[in-house]
Amino acid sequence: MKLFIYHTPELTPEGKVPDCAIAVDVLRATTTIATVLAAGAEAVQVFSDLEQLIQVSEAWSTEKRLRAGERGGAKVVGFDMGNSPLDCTPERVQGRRLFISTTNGTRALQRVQNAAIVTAGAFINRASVVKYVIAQQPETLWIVGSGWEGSFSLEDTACAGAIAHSIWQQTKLSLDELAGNDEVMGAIALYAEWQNNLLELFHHASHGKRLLRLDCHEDLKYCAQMDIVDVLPLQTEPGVL
Ligand code: 3SL
Repeated sequence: MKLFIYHTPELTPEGKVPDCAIAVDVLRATTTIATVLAAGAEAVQVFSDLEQLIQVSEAWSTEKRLRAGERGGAKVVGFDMGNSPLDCTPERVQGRRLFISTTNGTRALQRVQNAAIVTAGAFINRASVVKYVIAQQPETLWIVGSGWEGSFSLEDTACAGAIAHSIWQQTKLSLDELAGNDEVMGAIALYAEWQNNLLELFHHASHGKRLLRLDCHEDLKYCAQMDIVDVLPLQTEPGVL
């Protein structure tokens, strides 16, 4: 297995797809996706375009759908919810499909949607994703961070490092055997430095600060938890997990 980490979708090599891809948007899209599926949602369908989301979701009754829209960290007017994992209670989401569009996370998922295996990872479901990926033994594995509008984000790279670190430990491959690019070592080093202080790391991160300005303290605390849900968001058709 060769692992490549890309800090943003824009940094992935053009025209290529791996055997397996893990999209990461810790704050907060992939944390929300893992949470909503763990809470019993039927599926999650991702869109970059809000209008398209509204059109496609019209085919579901209001009892069977939830529309989640986020731009700039805030809920899109007229949508059922924004992008807070804390809104994904079983009472609210059970049996429903979540139609979601977010600023960056949905773009990362769309960039890798043609890979044979696509999943969504966050700190909260790291162990489940790692276990599955190791069992699949893909030749090439990408972890793609969402970043923020094309730029690096600390929290996504730290999570990529957490996933890479766990794969490295469990497969017993040497770092040179595992790492397909220098980003792998960089991400593992970032994670190793902050693994016991993820919440503090979020407070240093530009998107963490943005969410704190929007009073999302509890969201940050939730997203900083490690391995708390045993759920594997797996793409079943392009854009649907
Ligand atoms: O950019 C994204 O995709 C979002 O996850 C951003 S937010 O955390 O909902 O603000």
